[in-house]
Amino acid sequence: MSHALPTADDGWTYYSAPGTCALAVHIALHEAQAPFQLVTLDFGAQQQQSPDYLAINPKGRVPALKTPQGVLTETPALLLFVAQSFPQAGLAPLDDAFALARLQSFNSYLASTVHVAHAHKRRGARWADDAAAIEAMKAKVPQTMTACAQQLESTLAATAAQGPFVMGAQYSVADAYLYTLSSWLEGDGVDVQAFPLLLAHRERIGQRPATRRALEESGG
Ligand SMILES: N[C@@H](CCC(=O)N[C@@H](CS)C(=O)NCC(=O)O)C(=O)O
Repeated sequence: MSHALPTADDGWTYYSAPGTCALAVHIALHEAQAPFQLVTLDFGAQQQQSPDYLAINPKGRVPALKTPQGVLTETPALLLFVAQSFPQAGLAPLDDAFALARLQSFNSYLASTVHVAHAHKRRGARWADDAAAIEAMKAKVPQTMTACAQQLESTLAATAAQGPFVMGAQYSVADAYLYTLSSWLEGDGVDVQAFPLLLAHRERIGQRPATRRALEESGG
């Protein structure tokens, strides 16, 4: 792993879209004070499916981070890459294998379970063609996302004695990711008042300058 700090000359370009999971890495980039250019895609115009963007990320999704070494995709990978590229920002417990695995476990749960449960609301066509099946998946979202919120609340409760962040006392990239996905809960039909730790976490992370800057730049 190289510890040479990326500079503006290294030419990182970050591809995002408003109101998406791409907010998480955008926040992390600002927490790290990373130099990067932002490209905001217009999903309304299906820009994620344009030939130009598919040449960058053939998956047709955001986020994507273009670096001189190549393009990286998948939020947990990008979050760790940012944390490792800017170790002085302290965005992950890089020298503690167990703690780092806990952070990766948390981020993997967000990516593979929470995000996928959320996607059943608007992106059911990924999994079924039958209109009734798509409606049935949509109807299930409040239940599955409530179960996810319960799991996340329990995780925060387990570390609450050490501090208010996912990893306890220390802010990490997991907080940026949790903030991003927990902002979807109301829209997914979850009664957020039942999850006071999640609400307090969202409030706290939402006030950080890096979060506010990313929200302003990305348009939500
Ligand atoms: N597993 C990917 C998921 C990326 C993803 O699905 N992004 C959504 C936005 S939240 C997207 O680009 N959707 C565009 C589309 O479905 O056309 C990750 O965690 O980065």
